[in-house]
Amino acid sequence: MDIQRYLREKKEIVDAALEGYCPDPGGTGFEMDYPPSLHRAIRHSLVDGGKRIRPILSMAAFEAVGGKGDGILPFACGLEMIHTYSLIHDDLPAIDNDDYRRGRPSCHKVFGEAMGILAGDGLLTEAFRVMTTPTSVDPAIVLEIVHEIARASGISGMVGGQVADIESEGKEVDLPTVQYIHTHKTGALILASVRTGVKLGGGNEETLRALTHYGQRIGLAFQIVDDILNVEGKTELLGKRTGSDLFKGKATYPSLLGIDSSRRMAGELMESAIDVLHPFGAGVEPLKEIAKFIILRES
Ligand code: GRG
Repeated sequence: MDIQRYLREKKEIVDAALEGYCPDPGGTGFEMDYPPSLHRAIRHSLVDGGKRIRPILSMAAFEAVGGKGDGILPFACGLEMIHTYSLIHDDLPAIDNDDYRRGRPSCHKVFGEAMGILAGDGLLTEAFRVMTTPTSVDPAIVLEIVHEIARASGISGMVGGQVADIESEGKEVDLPTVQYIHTHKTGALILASVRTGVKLGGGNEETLRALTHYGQRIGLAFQIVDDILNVEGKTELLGKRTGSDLFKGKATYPSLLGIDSSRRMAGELMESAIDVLHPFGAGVEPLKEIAKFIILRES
């Protein structure tokens, strides 16, 4: 299959749905887009940016288990809103102090620090509003999915991993610590994206187990590749500054194992992720190709 085309088409669907959740200040109704400064900051970071890998994974998993229709879209958008909030906050002066994100100045550079904090807060909260807006989906399934996404984003997931990351800066850390950071800071939301698709698509226990294995492996591989790109990647392709991990003394796979071993480990994780999908037929082809894309990506 043509994975680039698949990713492009899915990204277009996600982009259009996100656009629908983001009122354009000066566009439609007054109440909807007030206060305009907040909507401008959110649009700057959310609309048309990034690879949309988390929503695409949720859609690919949903379709792999036989899910039909667009019931996955509010969850796909919610996952992307949570991810975008984390990027906005990650770039703040108090965290990574990055000026550049997704090929444009970071949110706080354009709109100021207070607005960066509030745009992130707004997006995190909006994600849960969007995902819990009543639809025809069984509320018990929505509750289960939202609970899992909250867990993956918060103290036991992304935020916990981010704190461990910050506290490890400039220190000598061991492999289990780096693994904790990566599986929580980045892996947890990626895993939750895959599991959201399976649960909403009606996957059975066996499929959920297999795709959980898949999601755990690609989640860790994604951050290892992110570490490698921070050393070897091109700023113009990544749309963000490179070399910052080394400068800050961050705990990464390349700093601990070197580039070659890190690349080997990411490759092994990708193979393990794909292996577990073999019994499931053609429907899982996009998931296999996404795993390969994660390893080979340049941005
Ligand atoms: C609450 C103040 C406060 C801060 C929290 C939670 C948090 C800040 C940061 C999370 C850490 C983080 C940003 C993890 C994700 C790391 C990562 C791999 C980002 C890049 O993801 P891509 O490549 O980016 O999917 P695009 O731009 O393509 O969406």
